Amino acid sequence: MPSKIKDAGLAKQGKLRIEWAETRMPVLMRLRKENSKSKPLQGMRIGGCLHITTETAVLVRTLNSAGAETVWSGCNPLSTQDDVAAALAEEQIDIYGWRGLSKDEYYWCIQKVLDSKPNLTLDDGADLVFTIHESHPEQVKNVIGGTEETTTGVHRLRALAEQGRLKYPIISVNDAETKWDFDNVYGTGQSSIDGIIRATNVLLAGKNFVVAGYGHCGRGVAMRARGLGANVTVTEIEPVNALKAAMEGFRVTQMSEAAKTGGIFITATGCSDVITREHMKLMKDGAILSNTGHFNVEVSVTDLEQLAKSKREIRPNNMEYTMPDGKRLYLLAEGRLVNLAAAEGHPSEVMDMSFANQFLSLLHLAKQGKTLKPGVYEVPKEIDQQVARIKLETMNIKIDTLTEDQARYISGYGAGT
Ligand code: NAD
Ligand code: RBV
Repeated sequence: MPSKIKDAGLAKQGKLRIEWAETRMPVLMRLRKENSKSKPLQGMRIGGCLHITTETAVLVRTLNSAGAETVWSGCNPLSTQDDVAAALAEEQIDIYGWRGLSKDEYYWCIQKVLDSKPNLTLDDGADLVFTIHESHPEQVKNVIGGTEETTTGVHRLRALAEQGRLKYPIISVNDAETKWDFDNVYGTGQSSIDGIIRATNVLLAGKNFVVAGYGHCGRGVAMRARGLGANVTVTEIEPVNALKAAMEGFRVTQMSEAAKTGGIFITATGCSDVITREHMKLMKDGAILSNTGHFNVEVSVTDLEQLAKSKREIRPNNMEYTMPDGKRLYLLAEGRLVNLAAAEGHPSEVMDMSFANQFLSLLHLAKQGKTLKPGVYEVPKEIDQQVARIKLETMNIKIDTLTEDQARYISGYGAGT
């Protein structure tokens, strides 16, 4: 198969890590078993642009086992796990990606996916869909539909749809409750702290830890940083979310204020220029800057480069910038998603739910996609419920069911005092 990866020799290690992930992804593994005979994805060519991780490998194997052909690229220049890419290539899966891609190489990999003329797309951040729309509109006629994994990608697609430019139906997997309320919260909470620790090995206890954005991801990161003993400050632009952070007991202030005392910063907003030169000038010597939002636009790397008189890589994924007055600031993972670039991304247990939604949404599109008009669609409620039900079963958790009387009571809520 014509894959392009870094080092085929890493396949053995990759296979072991994928096998480990499979032991932690019971929902996806059950769906694999249930669909391996009937092969409902037979005839589907799925073009994927999604972080090449052990969890993604479990998804890819599941899609193939259900009859699909898959062609894959990573969705971030720094998130590909080269051993996983090697393992998938050895399994004859067409895969294009390696850690440390240049921008040109990144889009070359996406182009290779498009050369296969996919009829379903799976995106994380919408770069694949945008490339089809902007550079290969002739491919739109082949595509039945697509899915989108992350908040920023959904924003980009909704904007495209509002301008009347989105040409096929896309399911916003991110917005499923069993994705957004778990992956973004608990996944990002744990794995972003993991990335910061691997890149720095600093003690969080007693540190002033600043989280920009108190949405799903920010909430998870703030919660876990507090759990490790940090003093957490939140910055926001949205009043309700700022209030939620305040009532959760976090200090809420503006970035220009937080900049003066913060020891560790992390952005989780999906917005640009959240930490810029005006903030960097106020920061203390030794401050650590990181991002866990989808694109590397939240911490202004350009500003940091311009302010600094020198830089050196002091540890893997940790660049020391020295200012003319001798002050040092540390940027992790080039300002890219710190959890995927400096650690391994979210743990398998939580990706199990995200990717079960992906799998079931792609099955839904394979069956019904041709009847849908172009637009951004929610994950059908039944899929969300199915994922939650199976996850609970695999966790051996039982819940109550309504009695007939209860069902009658809540059907009309007619009974009062
Ligand atoms: P969200 O909409 O739930 O939360 C974003 C929050 O940021 C909102 O509360 C918003 O008001 C706030 N915000 C926006 N601009 C801001 C600014 N300039 N300053 C301060 N706060 C600001 O979104 P989310 O699901 O938390 O996703 C956030 C980002 O993280 C997106 O880019 C998403 O794609 C990405 N994401 C990354 C991972 C990961 O693995 N690292 C996981 C999931 C999502
Ligand atoms: N994400 N994937 C992983 N281990 O494969 N970790 C995080 C993994 C996804 C997550 O679903 C989020 O929405 C997206 O990466 C941001 O690019």
